Amino acid sequence: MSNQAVARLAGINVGSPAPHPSADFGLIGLAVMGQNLILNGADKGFTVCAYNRTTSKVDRFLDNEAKGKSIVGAHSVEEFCAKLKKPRRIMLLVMAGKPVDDFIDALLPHLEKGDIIIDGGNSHFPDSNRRTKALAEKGISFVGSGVSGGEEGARYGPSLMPGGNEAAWPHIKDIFQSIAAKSDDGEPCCDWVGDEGAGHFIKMVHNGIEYGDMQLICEAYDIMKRGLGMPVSEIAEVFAQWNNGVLDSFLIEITRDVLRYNDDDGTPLVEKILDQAGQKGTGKWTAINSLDLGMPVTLIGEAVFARCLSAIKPDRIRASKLLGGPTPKFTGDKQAFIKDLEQALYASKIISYAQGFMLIQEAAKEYGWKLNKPSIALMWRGGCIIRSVFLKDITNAYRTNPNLENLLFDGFFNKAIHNAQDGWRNVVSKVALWGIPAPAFSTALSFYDGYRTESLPANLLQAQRDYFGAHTFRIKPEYANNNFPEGKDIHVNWTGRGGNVSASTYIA
Ligand code: NBP
Repeated sequence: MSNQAVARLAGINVGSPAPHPSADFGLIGLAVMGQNLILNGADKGFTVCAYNRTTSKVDRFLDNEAKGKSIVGAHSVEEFCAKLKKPRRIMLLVMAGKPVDDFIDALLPHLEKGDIIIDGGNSHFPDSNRRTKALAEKGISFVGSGVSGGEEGARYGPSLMPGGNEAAWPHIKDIFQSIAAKSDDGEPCCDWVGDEGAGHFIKMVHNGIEYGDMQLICEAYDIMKRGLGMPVSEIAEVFAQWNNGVLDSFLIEITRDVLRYNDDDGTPLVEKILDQAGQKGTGKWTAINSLDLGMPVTLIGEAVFARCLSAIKPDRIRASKLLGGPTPKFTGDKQAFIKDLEQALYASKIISYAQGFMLIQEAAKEYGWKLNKPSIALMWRGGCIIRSVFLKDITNAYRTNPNLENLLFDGFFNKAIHNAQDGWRNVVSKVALWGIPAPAFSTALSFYDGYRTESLPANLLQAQRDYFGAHTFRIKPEYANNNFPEGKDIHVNWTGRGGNVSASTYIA
């Protein structure tokens, strides 16, 4: 079937008259993100051409929000492409998945070598790897760009994370950096990320980190509520205070506002919201990818599982009646404990970002991408959901040393995590005694203790594996001898009389 036929089947109108090319870039997809990004582009002085599968939405947009602005419309893919200056720069902001491929198929017959297709949706990065390769073969540059910040970000400055075919970057850089958010130092929160699906990969990790940040905040709220017995209004003021310190961030700020919001009866609305979390899948993608790459991104994993646990509410209701535990009872200095809680949140957040960057580093190795690490943190400084003052320190860390092995080895973060440690340990131990779940705080601390441990009990684990499955093990260099040579895969007959170690064999 021809590309045109496929497009028609998808309901995309492909034919119409050829007009004069006047638009600096084109955008397909007139839902919330697309409309706002077009208005943003027009505000920055670009002429934008708008198109949508359901073309009545083009007319509605032109007659309302776009009226009087440098925005033109098109009613077919052909007309749309004809209205774009060359090389054509086309951004898709449609539902991720098949609609993206359908639009690419519909566009191709109307494009020329050197034209650029940008997918700004939440596509899974393997799809962007595939599209980059397939379009490069046709002489078209594909860019998969993470876009973060929701409706508000799209309208007034999102965080943009473009990756793919780098030949496109000089042609889109000005547009992207003009419409992107600016950091408090005035730098655009957008730079070239790296090859193939790297832009969408970085957006995926951003979303995973967002899951982690949100879970940590929810745990802090629960600890104050159930552990310290604080009313919601008081908890809101703690978040307001934290927003003036190291935790200053969009998510802490909105938490403060959510907690201050009262229903008509004067009580906090948040307490009436059903405690079953939804998810769209990008946190899960991050967790799955970390398992695929063998990276211990434990905090994001726990954040995803915490949502899963919340979702099985009927089971929890039943279990709450059958499974006992302690009743939280706080004694001591409440203000001092709240300070410890702030430190616990800060330290856990450092761990989460360190883990996120470990994943990014491993992905670059595994997929052969050259990634722009200092710019990744910069891109997250403004416009996106995880924006925070904290990201300025991460940007500085990677600018000082772009080859930094681990965020925890940076002087600033090393000192910060040491300073936070006592409070962090106090919180994790207390909540365990109180029976309040804090999976993100706890896993962050376990990771920290595991990561800083030279000898883990994996020696015993290797012995177990060799015992039941002859999976072999290696000997520590200091214990190497003729029986147990260094660097060899060794198997022992563990059931030999008296645990006869001389019955070892090794595989060269
Ligand atoms: P939606 O994700 O709701 O998608 C709506 C758009 O997709 C409309 O233009 C619609 O056309 C088009 N579309 C659909 Br649905 N099925 C199609 C198909 N089979 N063929 C062609 N077009 C199709 O819009 P959104 O919320 O603006 O998000 C756009 C992208 O940006 C998504 O990938 C989203 O994940 C991502 N994103 C969203 C946010 C956010 O806060 N909403 C933030 C960051 C990224 P129609 O009008 O003809 O139905």
